[in-house]
Amino acid sequence: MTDYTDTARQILATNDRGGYTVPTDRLYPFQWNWDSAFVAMGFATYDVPRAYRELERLIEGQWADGMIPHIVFHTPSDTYFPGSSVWRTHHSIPTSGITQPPVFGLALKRVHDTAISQGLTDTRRRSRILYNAALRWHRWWYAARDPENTGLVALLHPWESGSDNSPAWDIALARVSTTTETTVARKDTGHVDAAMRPHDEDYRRFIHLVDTYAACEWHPERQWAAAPFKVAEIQTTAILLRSGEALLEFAREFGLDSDAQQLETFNARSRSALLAQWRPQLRRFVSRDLISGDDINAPTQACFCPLLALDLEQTMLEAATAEMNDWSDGLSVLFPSTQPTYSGFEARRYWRGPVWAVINWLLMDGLQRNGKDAMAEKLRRSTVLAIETKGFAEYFDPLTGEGCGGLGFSWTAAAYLWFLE
Ligand code: 9WN
Repeated sequence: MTDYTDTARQILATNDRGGYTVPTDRLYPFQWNWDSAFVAMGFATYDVPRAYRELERLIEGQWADGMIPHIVFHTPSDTYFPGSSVWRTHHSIPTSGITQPPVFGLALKRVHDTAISQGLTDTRRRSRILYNAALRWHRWWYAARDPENTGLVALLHPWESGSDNSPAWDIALARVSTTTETTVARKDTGHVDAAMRPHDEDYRRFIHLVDTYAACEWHPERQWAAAPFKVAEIQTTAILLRSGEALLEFAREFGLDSDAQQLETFNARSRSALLAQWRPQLRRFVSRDLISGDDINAPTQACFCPLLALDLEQTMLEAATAEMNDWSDGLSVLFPSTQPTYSGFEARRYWRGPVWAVINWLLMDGLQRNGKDAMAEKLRRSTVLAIETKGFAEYFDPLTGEGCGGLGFSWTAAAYLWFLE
């Protein structure tokens, strides 16, 4: 065990708020959905009961309709905007009103498999409760966010992608009004350099969307009808499908035939829908703007996330990995969240270029699934080196390797632990 493994565990311990882990102190003082899924996999490398606990605390916030919200506000804090009062969700445990990428099913499977291999007691019971919650959430995704059964699920807010200010949203978000009845009192720029964060204009649009959906009382059908931002998104669909595969394995293991049948239908539909988003001329996959009907051609990390859930035929695979190699040329750290030669690329501004350890985790998984082990290893080494040199930063500048955003970051620590396994 290296010193850094100890440091990573120490970060998770410091960010523990009683069975759930905040992404980092002050900047993000609550439980975030996909952060916790990654954190659970990090815990699974040395403390499986704590890994279960992370997921159990997250589903305390699950809504009656099945949605697992993107933030659970377990304990009040005034160091973050928008806090629970802005969301107006009137939920018994305060939560936000939108969701985040469904890494949960995938994380649960890994925690479960580790628990089984260690012969831990109570594993099946704990996994079964979490499986039920995950399946309800997947049903919500398909009903609320793909009402026309296309196989691609849609996001109604950029925060739902986890990649808040990605250039992928530039065109779709520009249509959203900057007016809001809420006072936009940002706290993030008091914690980290404003030059690394989304612009004020982005925030006004983010909050305009919150106002719009709060006015729909967070009812999925009313939101779908009112949404000024609606993107059928490939990264989220790929994650949903990958987790759907994990849930299907659970359904079979638990002998739940009708669940298994439903999951097979969901998975098959998403698999063919994702494949249809491949664009050979671009050598990557694309999302679709459901308001304009146009492809979203901005080159971001999301374009390669479908590898996570698809077994690509050789020509596609070679083209996609050649494209990934081109983007990587001359960088200090891989893999950039935006193609470095693209006009919208910014090396330090949040999701417009920087490297995120958890995105590498997903890309590595997809590369390994498709037999590209050497390339996955390249990403792994690059991430580990960046962390060991610059610390457990929220993300990294791909040009200089500098650590940016919040420090002592939970998912970076979790990724490190996983990458060193
Ligand atoms: C909004 C916690 C979260 C991550 C997201 C990341 C950022 C929040 C924010 O932080 O988003 O959800 O306030 O910037 O974009 O991926 O889950 O780490």
